[in-house]
Amino acid sequence: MQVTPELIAWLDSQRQAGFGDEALLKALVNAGYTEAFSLGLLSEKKGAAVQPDAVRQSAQPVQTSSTLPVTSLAWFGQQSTYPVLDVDVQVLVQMKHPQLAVFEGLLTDAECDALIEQARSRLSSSLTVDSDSGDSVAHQARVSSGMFFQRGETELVGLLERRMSTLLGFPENHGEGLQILNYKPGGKYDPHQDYFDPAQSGSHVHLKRGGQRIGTLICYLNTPQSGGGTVFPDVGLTVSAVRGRAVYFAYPVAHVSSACLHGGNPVIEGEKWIATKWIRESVFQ
Ligand SMILES: O=C(O)CCC(=O)C(=O)O
Repeated sequence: MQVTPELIAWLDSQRQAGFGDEALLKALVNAGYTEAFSLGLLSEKKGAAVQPDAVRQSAQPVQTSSTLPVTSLAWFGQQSTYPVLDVDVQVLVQMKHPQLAVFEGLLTDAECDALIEQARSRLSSSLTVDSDSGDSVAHQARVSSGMFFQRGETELVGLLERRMSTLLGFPENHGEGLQILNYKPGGKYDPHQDYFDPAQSGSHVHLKRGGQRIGTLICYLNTPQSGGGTVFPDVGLTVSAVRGRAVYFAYPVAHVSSACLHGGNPVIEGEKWIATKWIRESVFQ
């Protein structure tokens, strides 16, 4: 393993952003560097000075082969289709920064419909996490209704979860329960980060349940007539909501430099249903 100029610049940018050695060690190990190498790097390169330009250019998370493929874009090679248990999944788009991919075929149309029906009677107004208290509160930034399944709660949910963990290479028990969301016309979710900001006191209660979130998989269960795409403002990308498609993005470092700011554009006509799986760095309970 080599200490490259990019790695040093990344390290410096993360330190400038306020991350301590413990968080950096975790991020390096998650990205595939050995603990011994990471510890050596952190002690050898304490506070290495880099020019602001160099920081800007390399403010992306470490890219390397990883034991947890969810944290690396090493997951997919040149093939456009991958067999995942009982389905073939197409990789429509891959991006390095943010670490993002768009898939098709992870869920069949019939499974999308069945998931909606299993969730429909259990919906309630969506809430957001209050950054100070950690409580779930109503907020005008998020207009939708939703519910959570327990992991493996129904046969279908269990099957979809096995496919998700196989596709992305994370242990199933690192996944939160699947969330189903329903947006009516005007429904939206303003751009936000999915990780829990370690600087906010309200994050601690959530971090206790499996550590930080490191990735999000959003599956579209229907196709709204108009609007409802998922927007990534940092990179000017919108993924259209189309039944059976899914967008995955990873943020191995809980920081804006992951470029994973995202939101649900307002639904203009029709409604929108999604299923979301958040992935934690350790077992979610
Ligand atoms: O509705 C969407 O497309 C995005 C949903 C979202 O950002 C979230 O649930 O965190």
